[in-house]
Amino acid sequence: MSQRTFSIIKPDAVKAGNAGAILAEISKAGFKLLAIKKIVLTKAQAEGFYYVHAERGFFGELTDFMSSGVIYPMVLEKDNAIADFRKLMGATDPSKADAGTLRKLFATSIGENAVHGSDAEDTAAFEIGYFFAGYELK
Ligand code: 3AN
Repeated sequence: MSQRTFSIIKPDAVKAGNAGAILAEISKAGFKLLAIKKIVLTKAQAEGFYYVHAERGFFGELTDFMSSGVIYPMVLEKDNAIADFRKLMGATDPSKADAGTLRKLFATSIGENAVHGSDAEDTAAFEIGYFFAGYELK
């Protein structure tokens, strides 16, 4: 059944000039790009997005990084989109990511790992709503 997931091309990948190549891989893997925008988050907006990680030791570093430059938040659609995008993205730590995954190809470290992808239906719904209004998703 067709499903939506949420992804972000993170500041490291944008700065490295890899956004186009990442979008090409996503398209090749069969995802429809339902919506995309270009934005620079404030620190407070990054903290709101990652609130589930607020108690983690890396929260400050993560939210500094995610508000450090342009990102491309996007909504992707395909059958089994959430699980399939996690597979395409690869492990959080790029040194542990499988060959051919986005993080193997484009990430440099566990903190600067090129892409985000929702991990479940409830987080996908929260994350899509954090960046996109209903009228933008058609
Ligand atoms: P994933 O993005 O693979 O779902 P999570 O949800 O465990 O990973 O972590 C969210 C984000 O927090 C990661 N994408 C990464 O940018 C950052 N992160 C996770 N673990 C660390 C860490 N040990 N040090 C720095 N940043 C981290």
